[in-house]
Amino acid sequence: MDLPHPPPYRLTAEQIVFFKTNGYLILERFIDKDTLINWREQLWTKLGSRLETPETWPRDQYAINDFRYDPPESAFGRYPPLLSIIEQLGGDAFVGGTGTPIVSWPRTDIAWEMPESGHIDAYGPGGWSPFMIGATTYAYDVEPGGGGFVYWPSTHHVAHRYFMDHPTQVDGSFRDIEGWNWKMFAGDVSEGPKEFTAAAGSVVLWHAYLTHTGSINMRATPRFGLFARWSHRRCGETEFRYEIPEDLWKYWAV
Ligand SMILES: O=C(O)CCC(=O)C(=O)O
Ligand SMILES: [Fe+2]
Repeated sequence: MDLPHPPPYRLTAEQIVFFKTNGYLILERFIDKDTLINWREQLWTKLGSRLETPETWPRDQYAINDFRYDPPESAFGRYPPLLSIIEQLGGDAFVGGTGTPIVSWPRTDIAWEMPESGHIDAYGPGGWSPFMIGATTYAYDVEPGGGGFVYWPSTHHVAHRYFMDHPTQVDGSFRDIEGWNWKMFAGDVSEGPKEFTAAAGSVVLWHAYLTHTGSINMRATPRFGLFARWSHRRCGETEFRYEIPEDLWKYWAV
């Protein structure tokens, strides 16, 4: 395999500090070419379409919910160099690595604009699934306005502060509080939202509390986002789920 970084695929001390401070970290061109080509093939086969035939694109498919990597070891969340970094961050405590690919199809009916607000994950239709870290990569290059993953740097501290003040709401009940809205987790962080524009196979790692969302694609190429999320192996324990440590990194290995 033609891997872009020498083993053992460890983050530097500077990268770890950056991740902790900003709640995200970008690994440029992290996925090797053969893996990317294989994922593209798997995705288009699943969609019953091809990049070259826009008239056959299933534009109503947003989350490819029943997508299964074949073989399972070829999954984004099982990519060995990425797992090596997840292990560095979580020791052997972070488990999972699954996630549904999401397509942002090219649109011409609405104008691109930066999303006004985002969300944090863990509160999907399947209920509350707490996790520690997510990773996103792209099957094709994503240019500005190309349906990129949008994130609000350092907002993991905002959600952390909120949950320290309201620990019982970490189960998602904050959404039922009168007057609450997602902008409260985006805070008034001066940097504002950023678009993850990147070459195919670049990876953004993001803390589970980081506010993020998808965006409109006004480019010609569909945005294929691949996702993986890891939870703590104790995330099934009620007490553990509701604990909001003052040290955000208490259950991390870094
Ligand atoms: O499509 C994206 O880039 C973001 C999607 C997202 O936030 C999610 O699935 O939770
Ligand atoms: Fe999300």
